[in-house]
Amino acid sequence: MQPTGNFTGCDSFTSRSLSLQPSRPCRGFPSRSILDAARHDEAIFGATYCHVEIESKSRSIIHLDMDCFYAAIEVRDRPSLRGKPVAVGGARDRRGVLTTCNYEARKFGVRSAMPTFMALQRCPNLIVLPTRFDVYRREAAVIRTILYRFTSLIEPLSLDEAYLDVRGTIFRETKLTSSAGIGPNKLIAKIASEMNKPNGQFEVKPEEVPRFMQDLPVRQIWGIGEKTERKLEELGVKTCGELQRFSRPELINLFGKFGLDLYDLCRGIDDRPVEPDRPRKSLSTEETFAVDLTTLEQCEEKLEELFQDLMADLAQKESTREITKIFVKLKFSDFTRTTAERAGLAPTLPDFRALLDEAFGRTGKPVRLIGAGVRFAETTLENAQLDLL
Ligand code: TTP
Ligand code: MG
Ligand code: MG
Repeated sequence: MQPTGNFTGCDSFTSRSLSLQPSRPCRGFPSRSILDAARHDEAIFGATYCHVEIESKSRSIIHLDMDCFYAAIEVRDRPSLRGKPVAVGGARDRRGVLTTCNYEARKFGVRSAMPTFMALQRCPNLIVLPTRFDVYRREAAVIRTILYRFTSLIEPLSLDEAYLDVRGTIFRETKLTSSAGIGPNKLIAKIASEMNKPNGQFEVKPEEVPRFMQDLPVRQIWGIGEKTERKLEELGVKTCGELQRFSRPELINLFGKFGLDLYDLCRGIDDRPVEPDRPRKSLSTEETFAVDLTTLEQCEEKLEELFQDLMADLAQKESTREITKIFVKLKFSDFTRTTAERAGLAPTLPDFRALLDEAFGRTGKPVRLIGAGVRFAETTLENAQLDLL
C-alpha cells in the first residue's frame, strides 16, 4: 500500500501518517463516475490499459473527493479564517444542523450533520457560516471541467502521476484541496480516498486487497449503516476479516439479498464498472405528515423546511444542471393530488411559496403531503456543465 502526501503549494494541511483504520465512515457510496453530475465533490473514474478493456480484470479506479468541501470554499474566500475552526450550516438559534466543517473543527469532535448547538458545546470558538449553495455549485462545475481534461489521458503506467496532476491542477485552479484513492475497484478506491484525508492519497494494489480488507471496520463498506453495524457487532463482527468467516447462506439468512453483496464486499470484491450517469429529469423532496395540515400558514412553514432540504440535495446531487421549471405537489386527506408548476421561475423560496398558495387555493382541503421540486433542461451532461461556467 502506498500512501503519498501533499503536493507543493498547499501548506495549510499536513499529511497524516499511514493507518489502516480510517478515521471516519465512508459515506455516500456508491458513487457513479467522473461524468456524474449527481455528486458535487467526488468523482470516480476508471483507467484501463486500453478502451476495450473496461470489462476486464485490469481495471484501476481512482476516487477523488474534495476535502471539507463547503468549509474549504468559505475559508478560501475569507483568508482571515485560515487556521480557525469553521463550519457551514444552520444557526444554533434556528435549530440548525451543520453540513460540514473544516479539519481544525474536527479535532474538537465536530462533524457533518451534527446539530449546531452540539457542535458549539464541543468547540465554543467554532465559526458557523451560512450555506452558499450557488457558490458550491459553481465550484463543483469548475472542478468537473478540470476532471474532464484527464479522463482520456490516464494510463496504468502513469496513474500515480495522473492523480497527482488531477489534485495539483484542481488546487492550482481553485485553491481547494482534494484527496484521492486508487484501487482495483470502486469499493477499494472509495475507501482509499478517505485514508489520507485531507490533501492526501492512498493506493491499494490488487495483491494488497486481502490484507487491506482484513482489519477494515465493516462500517467502511457501502450499504452498512449504523443498524447493520450494530447487528454485526452483536454477532461479534467488527472487521471485514471477521465477516469473511460467514458463508453465503449464513449471510443471506441474516441480511437477505444484501447478504450476497456483503459476501463479496467484505473480501474487497466489487465488479461494478465505472459508468456515466443517465441524467435525471427532476429532483424533489416531499414529506407526509402524521397530522394533516389545515392552514396555508402551516403549509408554508413546512415548505420552508422542504425548500432547505431541496437546495441541499440539489447542491449535492445535481450541482450543475440548468433548471427549467419548479413545482409544488400537494396530496390531500382524501388522497387526491394537485401540482402547481411553472417554467422560467428560479428555485427561490418566494417562488415556491407562490406555487404553494396556488395549489392550496385550488381546494382548501387538509393537506397530508407536500412535495417541492425542480425539473432540469434536457441536455448532455457536458453541455449542462459548460452552460453554468
Ligand atoms: P463529504 O465529501 O462527505 O465531506 P467534506 O467534503 O465536507 O469532507 P471530507 O474532507 O471528509 O470529504 O461531503 C461533501 C459536501 O457535502 C460537504 O462539504 C457538505 C455536504 N454535506 C452535507 O450537506 N451534509 C452532510 O451530511 C454531508 C456528509 C455532506
Ligand atoms: Mg464526498
Ligand atoms: Mg469531500
